[in-house]
Amino acid sequence: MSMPRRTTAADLLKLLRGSGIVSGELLSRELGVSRTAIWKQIVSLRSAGYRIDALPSQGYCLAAEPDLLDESCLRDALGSACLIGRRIVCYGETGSTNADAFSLAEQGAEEGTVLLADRQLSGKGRLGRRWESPAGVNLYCSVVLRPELPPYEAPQLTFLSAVAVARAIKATTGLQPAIKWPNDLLMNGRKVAGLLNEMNAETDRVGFVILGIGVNLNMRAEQFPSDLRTPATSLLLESGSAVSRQLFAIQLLRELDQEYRRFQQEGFGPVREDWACYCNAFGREVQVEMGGTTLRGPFMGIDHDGALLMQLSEGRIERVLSGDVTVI
Ligand code: BT5
Repeated sequence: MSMPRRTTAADLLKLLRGSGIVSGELLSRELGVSRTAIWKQIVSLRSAGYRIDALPSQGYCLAAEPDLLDESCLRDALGSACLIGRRIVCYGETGSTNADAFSLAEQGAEEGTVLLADRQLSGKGRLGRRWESPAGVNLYCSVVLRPELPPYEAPQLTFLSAVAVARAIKATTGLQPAIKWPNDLLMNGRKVAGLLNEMNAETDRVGFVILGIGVNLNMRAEQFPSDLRTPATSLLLESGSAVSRQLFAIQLLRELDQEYRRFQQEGFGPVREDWACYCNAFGREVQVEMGGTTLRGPFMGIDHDGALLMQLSEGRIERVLSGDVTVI
């Protein structure tokens, strides 16, 4: 006895995409299943966020698809030449993509492995802070890198990811973000993206680095909690148009790939120059909070290792390795 064929949602979507109205009869014939089976699939696709109109005595029409992250479409779009994204895993829901990437890297995940999630339940910021990560609207991404670097040079990778995010924002929206040292991207003074790089190292060499990237793409005003440390925004709020998560992810991974290749070939110099074009602090006074200390003075640029350089009142140049900066 032959087994009845199971229609997958993917088979059905293939027929509906780009076809206008498709009759239930044609779908049932093409897929070799009953019209009731087609209807059941339509109901489950609708509950997954697809808008499928049923037009009486005509058929079905795919009106809108949810903005899903799809591993195989991402891989196809990146092609085999990209190191970043040679392996991509998309989660529906997870605690933190950085925590997941860290444990995958401990188990030997190859360089260029990328984890993405629709939603994070305990998205991480720096110093144990929280990163708001609602479902369906933003980008939460972690990349495994295995650079041949001494551990003290690993912070340079934060600058590399900041430049890649800034470029991806420019390419997808036409808007120019500003980078605030070391890990914030701002639009009109509001935080639109944050970076969290985590490292595993021995004394003299990096084992791996996880580049953690959170970008507020389509987050709506009411989705931001009222108690954020700094004002926040999203690309949707700034540009007035929704950004496809899939397209943004492709653009970001391409930019990261390009920047990382250049970093490996030419070192930190070009990254540092690119970073300076987006930096919002040149020629301005900054205040840096680190631990319990607050320093204030003119911003003098970044050092060869990424440290922030500021001039103190006695004329001395202070190197700041970590802290929270406010541009005054
Ligand atoms: C950061 O920390 O900006 C790093 C954020 C990194 C998030 C990514 S998402 C993918 C990957 N997986 C993770 O678990 N994390 C990374 P920090 O500079 O400490 O900023 C955190 C502060 O920003 C919080 O204390 C809030 O005040 C504010 N904040 C939280 N969520 C925000 C959001 N979605 N947009 C803007 N600001 C936010």
